[in-house]
Formats: sequence, structure tokens, C-alpha cells
Amino acid sequence: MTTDMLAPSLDLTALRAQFPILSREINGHPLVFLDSAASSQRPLRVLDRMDRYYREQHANVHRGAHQLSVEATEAFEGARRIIASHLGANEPAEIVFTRGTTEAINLVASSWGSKFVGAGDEIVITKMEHHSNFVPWQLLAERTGATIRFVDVTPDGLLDLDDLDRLLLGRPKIVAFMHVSNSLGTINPVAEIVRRAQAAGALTLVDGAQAAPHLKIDVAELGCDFYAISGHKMCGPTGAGALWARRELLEQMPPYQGGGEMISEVTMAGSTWAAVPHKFEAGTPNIAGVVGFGEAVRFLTDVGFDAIAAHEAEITAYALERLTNVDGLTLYGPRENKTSVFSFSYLDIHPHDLSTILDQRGIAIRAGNHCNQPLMDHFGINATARASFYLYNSREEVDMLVDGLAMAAKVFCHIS
Ligand code: C6P
Repeated sequence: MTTDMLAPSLDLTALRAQFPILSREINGHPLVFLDSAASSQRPLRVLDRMDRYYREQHANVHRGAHQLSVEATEAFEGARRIIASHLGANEPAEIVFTRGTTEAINLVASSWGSKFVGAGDEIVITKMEHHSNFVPWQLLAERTGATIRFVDVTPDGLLDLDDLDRLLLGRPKIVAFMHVSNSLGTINPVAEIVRRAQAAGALTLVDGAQAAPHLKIDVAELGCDFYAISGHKMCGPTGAGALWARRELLEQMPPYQGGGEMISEVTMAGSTWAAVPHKFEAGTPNIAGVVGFGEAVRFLTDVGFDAIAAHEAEITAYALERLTNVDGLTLYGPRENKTSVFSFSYLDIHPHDLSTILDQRGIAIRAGNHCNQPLMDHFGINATARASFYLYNSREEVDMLVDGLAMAAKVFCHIS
């Protein structure tokens, strides 16, 4: 990310005070939470909004004519309007609520895929994808006899666009790829990939799980056909996410699951479907979660995506400077045009051991393959340690991570 000289700055002390969990101690040390790429923390106003919903407004949505049901429906549909506006959708009906990015991609692979993908068709994904954007397409390919092709990743952790061009010669039905890599932080050139894919006649699905927490998204500018996000990575609750798609596309797609909410009429002879987006929202939804998700997006918007980007650019530059000066540390991924996530190997210390010893100092990082096994295979490794910073992290926390690494070197390698 680039730092705009005039970008507004964050009042970090005041911001951190809004996140109750950040004042916790872990193993006798102040919590240093560097695992927001797995799931972020929530500010009080999101917790309060969900609490108020349950205390004062809960009833089932779209069902009752009574006051509470009307209020619950208004809160739920209000969140749809907030998220539609955050993503730059044409209208709220283009937002389908899901449990998260995983379910959003499964919905597309299952519904759109069952109608538009058949034997002999090609699907293009990339070697960088999270398993959520791998396995649903593998399941579809198994069901239909379609073939999956994988865009290569360069040694720097970028998508190889020449390889994409080569794969587009096969005229795939869809190109599905991530906006931002959860392991490497790479910000992919979405609009350019979409332009090339569309020129080859393919639809595009963008996995926005790691982009929407950091960047203001405008689906019209990106030009894609589907965009998937998870609320819990953007200061919202778990179990609430969204799929954006153009209305005409949603209208062409068959339902994903059957049940209440998604029908227009049910008879013994058959059923007809509700209008979009409800056609894709079978059963009682996660109402409180969606309401909290809407509040989280309002919170991020109030903080300001420009201010968030400027703060994260500063933290990213500082972390890069500090981490690249740690002897024995190998960083994976690009040095520029990236978000505030850092995957690394350190000396011969297994990432799980590193995570455990850092945890003794209250520092939470993630260790493992980050649901990126094909990417790990590509780099010839099994796992990395991963530190991910978000709007509430500070430069001091970068220093604490680096100090923690020095301590781990002493413990495991007797390096002083
Ligand atoms: N990545 C991580 O630690 P869900 O679980 O549906 O909210 O999000 C899945 C998902 C999809 N795409 C990307 C790019 C992701 O990063 C994730 C979640 C977490 O990296 C948990 S594995």
C-alpha cells in the first residue's frame, strides 16, 4: 500500500481503547495480537450492537407483522444496505448473506457451477489460493468432469500474468482468484486480471477475505462478477459474511439450498423461488451476526479506510525494515504493494515452536500452512510463522515481535 502524504492519521490510543480484549494479559504479559488475518478483534460498539439486538429487537426476520419482527428485519436489511454500499454494489439485493467467504465461494461453485459448467470445461484458479477457493472448484470438477488449471506464482510471490494469458487460451468458464494473499500479503491486480479474463469470455470470482478488512472495495471499478467477504476478519462477528454478484447473474443461478425463506410458493407439484437475494438465503439466518457485521463495516468506515491504509502502510514499512534485519529470518512474498501480513521461517525453529514461545510473552502469531498447502508446496516448505497486523497494532508491537524472536533464538539455538 502507498502512504498518501495527506492521509488522515489514527489516534491509536483511543482506537485501541475501543477493543476490550486488547487490554488482556496473556501469560503475565500484555496481549500482542498479531493474528488478525485469521480473525480480527471486535470493538465495543459491535459487541454493544449485537447485545442490544438480542436484548431489545430479536424476532425472526421477514416473517412476522409484529413490531419486533419488523425491527429485526429492518436491522438485518439495514446491514445489507451498509455492506452493499461498502462494496459499491448497485443495490442491496446484490448482497447475499453467507456464513463467510468459504460459504460464498461454495454457493457460486455449487449454484452457478451446476448450471454453467460441464464436462470438458475449464476452470482457472491460482496456486496462491486459500483452500476455500480450491476445494469448492475441485468438488465441482469431480461432479461435472471439468478441468482445473492453476496460474503460477513467481518466486517473489506474485501471480504470473503470462501464465494466466496462456491458460486463458483454453477459454475457461471462470477465473477465481484472491484479491489479497493471506500468507504473503500480495495485493493482486484485480482489475487487470478481470480485464484479461473477460476478454477471453470468462466470468471472474474474487476472494476478498483479506482485502475487504484493509481496502475500500468498489466492485464496479474492479469489474468482477462475484466478490466474497467474511465479517470476522473486519471487526465483525464470526459466522456472517457476504457474496456480491450482479443481479442478472444471481437471477440466472438456481438456489443453493432449499427450505423456508427462499421460496415464493410450495405445492406438492413443485416450488418456485423468492426474488434475489432471498432465493439464496434458506432458513433462519444469523441475524445478530449480520447486524454486528453491518456495525463493523460502519465502524471501519467511521475510522476511515484512508486512515487505516496509511496506518497499515507505516506499520508494514516498519515491520519490513525490522524483520529484514533479523539474522536467520526468511520472509516470503513481495516487499511492495502488500498488506500488513508477514510469513517467515526463522533459523531452524519449527513455526509451531516459535508460536508457542512467543505466546509465553503474550504474542499471538499463527503457525502452519494457513490453508495454503499448494502455495507451501510451491515454495517447498510445510509451514511458516505468520504475523499479521491490523488497524489497532502499533510500532511497539513490531519491536516486541522482534525481541521475542531474539528470545526464541536463545532458547532453541543458544544464540545470544
Ligand atoms: N483465512 C487465515 O488465517 P472464512 O473461514 O470463510 O471466513 O474465510 C476463508 C478464507 C478465504 N480466503 C482467504 C484469502 C482467507 O484468508 C480465508 C481465511 C484465515 O488465513 C483462516 S484459515
